[in-house]
Amino acid sequence: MPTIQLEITSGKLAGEGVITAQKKLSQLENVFQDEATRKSMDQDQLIYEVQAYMPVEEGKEGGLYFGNSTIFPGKVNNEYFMTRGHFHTKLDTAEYYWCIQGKGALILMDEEGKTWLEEMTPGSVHYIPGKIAHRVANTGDEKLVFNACWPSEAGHDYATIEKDGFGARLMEVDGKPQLVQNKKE
Ligand code: PAN
Ligand code: ZN
Repeated sequence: MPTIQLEITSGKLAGEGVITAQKKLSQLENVFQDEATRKSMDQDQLIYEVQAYMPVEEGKEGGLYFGNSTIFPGKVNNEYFMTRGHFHTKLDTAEYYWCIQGKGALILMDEEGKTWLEEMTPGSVHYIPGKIAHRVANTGDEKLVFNACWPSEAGHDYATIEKDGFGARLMEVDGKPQLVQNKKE
């Protein structure tokens, strides 16, 4: 018997050692552009949920982690619900994402701040090279579900994104998702 099970249609993980974490709107201060609107919304609203199976100690070289992320549909003003996004602490470590359900976008950024996206639809496989920050936005009306696999030595650097953000944000413009470049200050 394997240790964990992947539920093929939902992408959910089950079994001993699978951990689950939730991100509510209250925990996503300064993530969205319109902080006043975020504050005015229901703070208990679940924005995303992450499951992870980490069979080796964090930081250990040579292992692999396996995860599932679910992003709920919705927007803060005209910006789609999304993950915080991060570079890996050990910068030059890659990752795979693959979409199980829903519709969205993988937003990618290099170290110079150049930002672009890959569309996510069920079955799309995304190779995220090392040194590339990544975040996912749900642009549909249903849950966006994807799985991920990343090296155990990768780690998560959230601080760089908290400080500088991504070079562009995924907004609804005229009813459609559009990557809107941040204005240079
Ligand atoms: C993913 C992400 C997950 C949640 O497992 O950690 O989708 O996004 P944030 O970590 O940006 O909040 C991954 O990229 N791991 O490396
Ligand atoms: Zn990652």
